[in-house]
Amino acid sequence: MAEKTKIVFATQNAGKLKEIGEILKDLDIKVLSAKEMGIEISVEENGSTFEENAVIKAKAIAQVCEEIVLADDSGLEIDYLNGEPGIYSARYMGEDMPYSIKNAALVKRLEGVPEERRTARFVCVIAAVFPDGEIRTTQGVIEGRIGYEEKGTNGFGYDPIFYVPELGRTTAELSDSEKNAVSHRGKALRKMKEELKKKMQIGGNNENIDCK
Ligand code: ITT
Repeated sequence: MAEKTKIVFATQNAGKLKEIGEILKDLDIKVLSAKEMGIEISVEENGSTFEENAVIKAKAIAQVCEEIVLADDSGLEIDYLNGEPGIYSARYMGEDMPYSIKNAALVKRLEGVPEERRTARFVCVIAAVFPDGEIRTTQGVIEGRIGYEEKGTNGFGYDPIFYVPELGRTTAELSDSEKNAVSHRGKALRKMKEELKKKMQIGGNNENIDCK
């Protein structure tokens, strides 16, 4: 039997990896993290957009392996804070600062701000670098509001303060599959799945992929 095509996902974020594995599991490919490939390089994310940073991460890993490499750059944009923390979402208040503190600080910065001005979105760009050098990117967005306190324990990062009005819950109150169905990462990855299928002529067992 032919070996499955391998794809390397260039992320060190365990929360992302869990979601990515779930979303790509129906593709006939093996998804490995860079760490599982024995690649441990730190990449300077010095781009000025999610797209630039996703491409920077994927290219850095693609330089040291021969597989297809995917990377995710994502973050939370809060309108009242002029788009902060945006591309600096992981670095906001320091990479090692617990999210309970980062979330409390953001809620505090929105103290007194009424519901309709608490709009925010999660954005995700997935970049793919193929062995022939071709680069493709896809994007997904989920709109929501910043809550008044942390709610929920699922997900990771800013999920406990990201309230989705249509669902009446934060993304940390959604199950893994509920979050993947509506999230920025779910949307971007489902689009990337289509790109991978076209490029590699690989199959999957999900014929009705929703690419909203
Ligand atoms: P890698 O670069 O290794 O992939 P990272 O966490 O540094 O991991 P980013 O630079 O893309 O990744 O920063 C993304 C940050 O945005 C992440 O650390 C969270 O703070 C936030 N974020 C992105 N997607 C999120 C989600 O689905 N739920 C909650 N927070 C999210």
